[in-house]
Amino acid sequence: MTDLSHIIDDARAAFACATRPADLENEKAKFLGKDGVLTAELKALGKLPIEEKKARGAQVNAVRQQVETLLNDARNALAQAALNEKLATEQLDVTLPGRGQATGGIHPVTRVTRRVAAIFRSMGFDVADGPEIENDWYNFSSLNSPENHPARSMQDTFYVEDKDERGRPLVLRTHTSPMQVRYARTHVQNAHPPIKVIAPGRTYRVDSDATHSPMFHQVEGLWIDKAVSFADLKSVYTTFLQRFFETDDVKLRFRPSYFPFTEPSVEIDMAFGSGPNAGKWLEISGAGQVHPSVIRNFGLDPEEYMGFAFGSGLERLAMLRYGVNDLRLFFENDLRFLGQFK
Ligand code: 2NL
Repeated sequence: MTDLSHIIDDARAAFACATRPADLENEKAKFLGKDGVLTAELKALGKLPIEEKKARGAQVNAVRQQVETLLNDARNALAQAALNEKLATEQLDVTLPGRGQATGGIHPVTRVTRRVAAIFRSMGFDVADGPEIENDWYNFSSLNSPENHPARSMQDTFYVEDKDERGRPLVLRTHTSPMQVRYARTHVQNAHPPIKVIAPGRTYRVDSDATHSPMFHQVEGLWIDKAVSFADLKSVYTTFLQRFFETDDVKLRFRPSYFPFTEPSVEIDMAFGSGPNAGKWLEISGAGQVHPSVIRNFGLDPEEYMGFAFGSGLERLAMLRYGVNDLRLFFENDLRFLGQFK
């Protein structure tokens, strides 16, 4: 009887060389497959004399069992090696902090604009938005600014080279009033007074220093009906400031002034500061009763309709709310500044 133990050694060596599961299964076929050496030994049993068959059969089976054990060990070793490799290359440290997403913030002027809009909406005002390039009728003439008024001159106003479709000069709007005139005219055409609207947005003037920027933001308000008086202006504007600054302790001064589009006109000052700074007045808005000529340009009879308008600087409101002392910080877009308003 030939010795079968070399089969075990051969299998051990063959299985040890297999580095991938597919190689191992190929090696397995050489021993345990249809044409494998152990299958051949089993077939050969049939030709043996009956008295040898039993012992030889037991030997072959024992070898086969050992080869199968070697095979299973080799399979497990390959699976373990694959797992180790995976664990080494696909490390996941669940204790790491999240990478996070860099989040932007809302610009302080935008925050203040939204805050102002929400307060006026709650008082029944609509919010209107419109063109920043205007023809001179909407920006000046409709607002009772005469053709030769110095406010129209090159020093104050950015003129655009193009003209509009009716040949009128175009300007970067110097206030948001033109949008209110547009709103009033379409509102009068499609509905009836009251006209109750605010117009926040960008405005432009040739001006640049610590307290003036060539582009700045304004919110204008307009309320027209049969009997909207100066008392309504006082009440609406006081309520607005109380809500805006979150205090009932708002002291206002209405100081006589002049604007071409209102008569009478005022500048509104607000008392700020406490202790040694107490009683410091800061100009916060211009306002007045809308001039009869402007009411007429809305398409209304000034004998029948009246109301007030105001115009406030949004940067000024933002500076007071957030304690910012230089207007230019709003336009430099330094993230160390902007990041404080998230
Ligand atoms: C200022 C002055 C003001 C208005 C704006 C206005 C608008 C229409 C009709 C009449 Cl449609 N007036 N707006 C009125 C008074 C003053 O702003 O110095 N603002 C910063």
